Amino acid sequence: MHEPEIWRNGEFVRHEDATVHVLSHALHYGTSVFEGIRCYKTEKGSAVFRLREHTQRLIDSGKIYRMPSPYSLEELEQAMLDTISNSGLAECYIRPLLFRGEGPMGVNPLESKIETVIAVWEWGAYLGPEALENGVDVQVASWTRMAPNTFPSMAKAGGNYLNAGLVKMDAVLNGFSEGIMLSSDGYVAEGSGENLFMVKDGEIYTAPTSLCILPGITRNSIIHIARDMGISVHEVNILHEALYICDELFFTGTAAEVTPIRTVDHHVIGDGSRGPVTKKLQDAFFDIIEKGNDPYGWLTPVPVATPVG
Ligand code: PPE
Repeated sequence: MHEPEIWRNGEFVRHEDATVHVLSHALHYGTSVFEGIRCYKTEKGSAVFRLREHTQRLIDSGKIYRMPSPYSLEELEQAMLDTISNSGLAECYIRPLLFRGEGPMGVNPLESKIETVIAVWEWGAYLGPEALENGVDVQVASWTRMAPNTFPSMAKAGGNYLNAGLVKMDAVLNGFSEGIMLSSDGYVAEGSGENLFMVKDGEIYTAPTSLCILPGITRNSIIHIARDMGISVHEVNILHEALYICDELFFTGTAAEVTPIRTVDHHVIGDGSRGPVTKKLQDAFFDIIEKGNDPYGWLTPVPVATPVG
């Protein structure tokens, strides 16, 4: 099976030809910004979930790092749809990336060429095949999320994932699926690649973006869905120990979707399985991405998704 072609600076290149020079700025100094987006095979056809919001966040991430996208919002959206169609995949994960390529060595990125690439691949359940139903075991990480005025947390930048990678490696080596980071002042922030929600007495709590979490698009979607169900959602500082005594916990993210958490630091959450509020929100989310019901206008149909083969 051959890998889907990669869109690079306006044209398709074969997967094996999509290489970079070893002196690319991004490789030495982490100067890249990216997105993770999913295209779903809904009952009404293939469609991308919240394409506009993800593309805008990519452009914003680039702007924060003075790495202006060489392509407009509309051009990037079209390029992503083209890359999906060209791949023949009816369902995939989409990874657009802007990075500083060749140019002078040294910290200053301004003279290095800005490259744009888009790759797509099949990506199943992020935290394991059983995770969506049974939940995952997690630990509170010893590495904290960045503090304000260190790295811009609103930018989804490659370099941020050095911190996330430390969290994830520790979790996996300790036998957990994921780590939860606290903020620089000790409040609950998020997972290495997911936002976090807590349920207590029928209400929902999640960290405010001022704690330097990534303002997740799935997080935003779940807040909308929950409020429309009449569930109160509070964006507030959550204490570490509140995690141990809450009723339900779950992660949200493009890759992770809505994944329940069954234990934190070996403390069993609720009855140790997916809780009722989590299930209700998951069902509403899956109704959109599986059935293609789209009350919020979050789906962008992909014109031609031909079967692989
Ligand atoms: N926080 C972090 C740190 C994060 O990386 C993600 C996405 C989220 C929250 C959720 O954001 P959103 O996808 O907009 O709901 N993480 C991406 C990368 C995962 C990876 O391993 O690569 C993703 O889910 O696509």
